[in-house]
Amino acid sequence: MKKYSPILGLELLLLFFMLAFQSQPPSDFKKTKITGDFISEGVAAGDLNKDGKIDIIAGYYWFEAPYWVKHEMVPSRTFDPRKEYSESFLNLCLDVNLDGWNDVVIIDFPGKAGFWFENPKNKSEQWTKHIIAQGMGISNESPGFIDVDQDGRLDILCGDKDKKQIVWLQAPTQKGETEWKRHALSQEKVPGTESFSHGIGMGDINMDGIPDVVIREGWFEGKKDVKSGDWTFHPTNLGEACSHMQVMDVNGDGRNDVVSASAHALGVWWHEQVYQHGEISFKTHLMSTRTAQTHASIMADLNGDGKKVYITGKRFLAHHGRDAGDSDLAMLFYFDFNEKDNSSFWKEHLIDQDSGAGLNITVMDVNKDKKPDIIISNKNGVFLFENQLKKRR
Ligand SMILES: [Ca+2]
Ligand SMILES: [Ca+2]
Ligand SMILES: [Ca+2]
Ligand SMILES: [Ca+2]
Repeated sequence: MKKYSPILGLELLLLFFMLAFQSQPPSDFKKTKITGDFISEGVAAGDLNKDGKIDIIAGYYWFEAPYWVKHEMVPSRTFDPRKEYSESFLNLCLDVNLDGWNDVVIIDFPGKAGFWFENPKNKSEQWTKHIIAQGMGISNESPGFIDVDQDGRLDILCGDKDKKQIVWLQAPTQKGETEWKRHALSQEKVPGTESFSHGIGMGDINMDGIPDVVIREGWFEGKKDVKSGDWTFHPTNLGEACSHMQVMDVNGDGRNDVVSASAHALGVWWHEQVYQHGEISFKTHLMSTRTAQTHASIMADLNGDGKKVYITGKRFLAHHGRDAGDSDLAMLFYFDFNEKDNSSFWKEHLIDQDSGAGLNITVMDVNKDKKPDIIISNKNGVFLFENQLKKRR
């Protein structure tokens, strides 16, 4: 009878570990599934109960740190990811009425009114609902949470569905106020303002130091007065239907370019600004075809090198399984423009391939280790990715 070989046992053990590590590549992000329920395609984070710990918000629910205990702000339910949309497309956490307690903004189905829920200050489980900007229908599918007037508080950059105007909605500036002010940036009847328009962003295009607004059909030239309402529109081609448009100088030539990702098809692009004889135009370059339905993007400095990366991900089951590239893995990934790869101006990094993104991505230092973490919510559930990247500097 053959004797058991300890060498063979060791080899088998080694093989087992190799296979185990192969199926689970090491990640720079620690993934936590907060819930597998489809409750929202928007997500936000902030301390809601003032215990000093950052909580996670997805639609009408918030998950209390550190054990992610589920609370319901108002009666809601789980939606069917293969049949339904939720009633929460984008979320933002902000102390709207300046009472010292974080409130929650919810952007509903495109073109519907936005609203915000007032924090009950631990006195009740139920939150009070307020309509934003007198029921204005928030159009463009990727409204931006951007500090338009640069006063340190985030505003909402979007389209007004009825007047077909690019507007920004300003949260109250006085304690106790509940109404948001509507400010027009553009004239009426301009592109980018249909309920289902895709793509909007803000940044300096003509390099005069004043932020402009970009849509895929062109850009609105910013004025110092962000309430003037008559910004000039410059038509140009900024590519296909996309999610949040990010303005940055990709190729380092001193002119800002635009990065966008396909909202309902395949592609991540950078649109190179070409400046000739005083005229601005854009030349589109494909960056990636990693996954389709990249219906959200956000910029954040993940590795502490002082430069922001571009984060995007697949909107899993965007239209319930009727989209191009629907069987692609639900990837979440980012592009680092401070690293170069094969003579391109960026390096692409995978974060995860079984989550994706919803309609907005949130970045916040949830675990307070001074590294910004990533939170997403979509038809796959709600996920936290704790940033474990090595600090560059
Ligand atoms: Ca908390
Ligand atoms: Ca408040
Ligand atoms: Ca400008
Ligand atoms: Ca450039």
